[in-house]
Amino acid sequence: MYSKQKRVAAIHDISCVGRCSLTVVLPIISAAGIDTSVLPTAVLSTHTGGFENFTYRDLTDDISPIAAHWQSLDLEFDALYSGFLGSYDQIDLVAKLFDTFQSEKTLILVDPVMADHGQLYSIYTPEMAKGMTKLCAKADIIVPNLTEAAFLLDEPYIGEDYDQNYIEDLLVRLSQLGSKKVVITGISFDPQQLGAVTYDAVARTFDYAFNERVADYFHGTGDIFGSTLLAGLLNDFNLKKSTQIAVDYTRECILRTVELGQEKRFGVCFERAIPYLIKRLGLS
Ligand code: PXL
Repeated sequence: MYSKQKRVAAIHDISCVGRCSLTVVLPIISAAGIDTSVLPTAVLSTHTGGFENFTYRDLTDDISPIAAHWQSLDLEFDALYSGFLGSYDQIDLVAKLFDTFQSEKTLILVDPVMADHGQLYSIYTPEMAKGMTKLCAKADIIVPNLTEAAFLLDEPYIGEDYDQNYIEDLLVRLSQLGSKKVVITGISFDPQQLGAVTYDAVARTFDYAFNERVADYFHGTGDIFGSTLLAGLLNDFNLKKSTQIAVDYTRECILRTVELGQEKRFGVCFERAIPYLIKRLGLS
């Protein structure tokens, strides 16, 4: 059956080593059959979680000229997907880029990448966390973890001590930032299970997507989750099903990593699980 290939613009950093941001977003969305354009926000020798003395080149000044050239080519995108931003000024520049390239068909997915386990990543400031709410307001879907949710709402991080009512209330309050759909990642109500909870503010529905927890924390799984969620949505799965595929694929990647005994800070062995993803997306 013929269908036009979709195109995404992925706006994230390049961490040269450590498998996160564009080094996982690009291969995962490409493997899902989607034309993936990239707009690098910064170039780092490694990501910031677990490495010292990494290099950092801020690409803020390149964003507007790249966007202007794209505009001159009349490029259209089915989705705009932002993640880790390299500076405070990038928030407004990316918001402007959203305005420029948004059309009826464009899905805007904002992953407010900035923190985990109650702490901001080393490059992020509390002002940036506040500014990120502006970008979330322009999104169709946002995908914070619990720490990012707390920073977005300017309230204390709850840690592990929450229940279903707390999460549903949090989802509703996050949707009030302006995004009609919200997915919170890294949720667990039972120590054996880990997953994500979604909220659709128009339908007023919550959905839960879990799988068996694999012990331990691995770096870069938020980017694996976000790209897989987008890959599912662009392959016409609904939010609930796309979230379940993203939970399951992320777990599959972690399992391969544990099997191979890979060091955690180098990210997960997502490459080995690509055949699983393609199957789940119905593309093989
Ligand atoms: O995976 C999130 C991420 C993206 N980019 C950079 C990071 C991190 C998390 O630490 O450091 C540079």
